[in-house]
Amino acid sequence: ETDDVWSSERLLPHQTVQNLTKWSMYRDEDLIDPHAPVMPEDGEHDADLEWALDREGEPKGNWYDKMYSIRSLPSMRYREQNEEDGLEDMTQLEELHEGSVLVNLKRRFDRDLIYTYIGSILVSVNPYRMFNIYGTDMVLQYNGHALGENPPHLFAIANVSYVRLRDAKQNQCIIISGESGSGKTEATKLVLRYLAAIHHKGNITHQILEAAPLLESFGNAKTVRNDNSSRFGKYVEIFLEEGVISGAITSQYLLEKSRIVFQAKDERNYHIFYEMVAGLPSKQRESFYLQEAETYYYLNQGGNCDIPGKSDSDDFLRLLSAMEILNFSAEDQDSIFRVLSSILHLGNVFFERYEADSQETASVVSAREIRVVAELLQISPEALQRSITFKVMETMREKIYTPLTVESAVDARDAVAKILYSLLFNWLTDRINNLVYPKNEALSISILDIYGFEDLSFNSFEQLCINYANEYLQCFFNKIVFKEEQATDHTFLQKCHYHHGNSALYIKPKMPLPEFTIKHYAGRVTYQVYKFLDKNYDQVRQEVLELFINSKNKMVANLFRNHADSLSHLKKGSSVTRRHQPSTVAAKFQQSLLELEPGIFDMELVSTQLRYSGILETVRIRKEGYPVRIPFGVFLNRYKALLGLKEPPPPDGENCVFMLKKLCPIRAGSYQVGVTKIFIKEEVHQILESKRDRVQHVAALTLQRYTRMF
Ligand code: AOV
Ligand code: MG
Repeated sequence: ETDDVWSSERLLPHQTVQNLTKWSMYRDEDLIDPHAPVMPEDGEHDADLEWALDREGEPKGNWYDKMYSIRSLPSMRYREQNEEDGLEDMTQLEELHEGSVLVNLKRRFDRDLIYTYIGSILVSVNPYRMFNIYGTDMVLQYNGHALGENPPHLFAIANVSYVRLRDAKQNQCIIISGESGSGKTEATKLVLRYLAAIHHKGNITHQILEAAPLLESFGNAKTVRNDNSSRFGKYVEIFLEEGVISGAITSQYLLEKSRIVFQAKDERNYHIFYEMVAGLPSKQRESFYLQEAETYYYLNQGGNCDIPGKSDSDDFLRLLSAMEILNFSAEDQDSIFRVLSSILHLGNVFFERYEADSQETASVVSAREIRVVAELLQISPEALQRSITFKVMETMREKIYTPLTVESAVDARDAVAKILYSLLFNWLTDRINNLVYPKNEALSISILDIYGFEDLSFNSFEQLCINYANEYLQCFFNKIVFKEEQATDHTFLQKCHYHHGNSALYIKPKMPLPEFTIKHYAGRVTYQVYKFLDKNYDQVRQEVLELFINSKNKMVANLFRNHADSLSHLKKGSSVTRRHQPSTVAAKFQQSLLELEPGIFDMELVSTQLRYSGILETVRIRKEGYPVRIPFGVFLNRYKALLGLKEPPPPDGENCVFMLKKLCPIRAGSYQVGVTKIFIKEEVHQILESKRDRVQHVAALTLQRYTRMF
C-alpha cells in the first residue's frame, strides 16, 4: 500500500558539491516564545494506557506506594552501538571541540552513516550518492519510535514531529538549513514522502507529492554550486486530520527573477525552459515557433544548455504527468507553454542605436520576434513594440511618448519577461494550493526549505537577498537554541560570544569601488553594487500592465488583471535590480567554488561549515544545558503511568524529582528544579520518552490480550 508513493524517480537527480545540512524541529509556538515548554500535554493515548495498566497494576493507597519500577525494561536509548561507528549523538562527546565533532562526523561518514544527532537536532552530510536507506522498510522501522531507538535518520525527525502533533495537538515545524547544495530540498521531499507513506489517503497525497517536482521545474536551476538549486524559498504546510494527510499549503518567497533574463557562466535559466524546448511534441513546438535552446539569448548565456546526467525531455514527460495529476487542463497547459515561449522570443528582440534630434534612441531590429511574441500573447504588436522603446508620461489631456535609449529598452524588455514569468510562477503556486487546500481546520507539520548561503565569484543583489534570508534563519536558530539554555554563566558567555561574533559588520572597501562587504555568519561576502536601476524597470509600468490586461488570451489577461489589483493595494516603493557587469574582484572568490566528488569528505570544507552553522556551539550548549523544561504538572501527568499511577501527584518540584529518580539512573547535574518547571538534560528526557513508548507498546499488547480473553 505504501509503495505507490515511493515510486517516483524524481529523487536525487544530479550532484555537484558536498555539504552539510542541519535539521531542527520546533513547534509553532516556539516562533513566538522560545521559553515555552518542550513537552506536550497528554492526549487520549494515555487513557488507553491507564486502562491497561489498571488491570495489571491495581494501584492502591498513597501515590508513593502505588509505584512499580519499570527500570527492568530495556532502555532503547542504550541500544548496542558499534564503537567504530562513532557517536550517534554528539552531546555525548566527552571532549568537545571542533576536532572531536569533525572526527566523529567523518568516522560516521566513512561508514556510510550520514546522519548524526545533537540531542534532537539532526545533522546530515550529503554523500552525493544514493544509499538504500529511504525505502518502505525504513519507513516502517522508524514509524512510531522515539529518537534514540533507531540510528539517526531524518525519518526519525519526521516521526517525532508527527508524534508531537498528535500528542500535544500543536502545529510542528521542521527547519532545514545548510549552504547551497547541502541537500535541503532532497530532505524536504524525503520527509514529505515519509509522511505520505504513513499517513496517506487517496489522491490528495499524490497531488501534494507531485507538486514539489512541478514547482522545482519552474523554480530550480543549475548554478555553479548545485545542478538543481532552489531559486525560491518554500514553506510547505502539511495538514493532518485524524492521522491522515488532508491538504497542504505552499508559500513561496522571493523567486530569483534576474535569472530569467541573465545567467552567469556555467549556469542555466529555470529547468522548465530547457525541458519544454526538448520535450514538447513537434506540432506544439511549431505552433510556438520554438527552436533549440541554444538559439535563445535567455537560455544560452551560461555557455552550456545541457546538464550531464539530466534528460530534459524525460523530465518534460514527467512534468506533463504531474500536470495531469494536478488537474491542469489542456487549455491551462497550452497557456503555460505559450507564455514561456513568448518569453524566449522576447529575449531575442534586439535594438539598434540611432540618433534623432541629437538624442540617442533605440529602435527594434527584430520585427519578426515582436510579431511572434504579440501573436503568442494575443496582444497588439505595435503596442508591444512601443512599450519597450518608449516611456509614457500622462498629463491631464495627452500622453507624451519619450524614446528610450538602447540600454533602457533592453531593461524594459527584460522587465516584461520577468513579470510574465513571475506572475506565471505565482499562478502555478496558487493553482496547486487551491487544489490541495485543506477542507477543514486541522493541525499541520511545516517544512521550511530555502535557498542556501552563497558566496560566488560575483555576488549581486540576489546573493544579498539569499544570504540575508539565511542570516535571518540562523538568527532565529540561535534564538531558539541559545535562549532555551540560560542555565549557567558559561552558556551566557557562549551566547555573548556568539552574538558578538555574528553581528553583521558593514565594511567599506579600501578603494572607492562600487562594492561593500558584509561579515555574515558564514563568512565575509563582498557584494558588487554596480548600478542602481531606475526603479521603474522592476516596477512594471502602467502601459505594460494595460497592454497585457487587454490580451485576448484569458490566462494572460487574468495574470495581469490580478497583478494590477494587488498592486493597487500596495504602496509604491522603489526596488533594485541587478546589472550584469564583469566583476573586478572576482579572483579572490574563485577559490570558494569547490568541485567535489561523490563520497569525498572534505575536512576543511566541513569544518568551515561546522564553525559557521553554530554546530559546535549547539553541541556544547545542548550538552551543558538543560534543553528540556517541563512544567511540574505536565511532567507528573506525562510519566505517571510509567509508575502505574492513575492520577498525578500534586504538582511540585519535589514530586517531580522523586518520580524522575524512580524512573532513571540520575547523575548529579542531570536535572534542575525551577520555580514552576523541572529542567532536564536531553539524554534523561530521551530515556523517559523511550520508556513511555515501551509502556504504551506493552499496554497495547495487554489490551490485545484482554480482548482475546473476552
Ligand atoms: P539544497 O537544496 O540544499 O541546495 P539539494 O537538496 O538540491 O541541495 O541537493 C543537491 C544534490 O545533492 C541533489 O541533487 C543530490 O544529488 C544530492 N543529495 C542531496 N541529498 C542527498 C541524500 N540524502 N543522499 C544522496 N544524495 C543527496 V540550494 O537549493 O542550492 O541551497 O539554493
Ligand atoms: Mg534547494
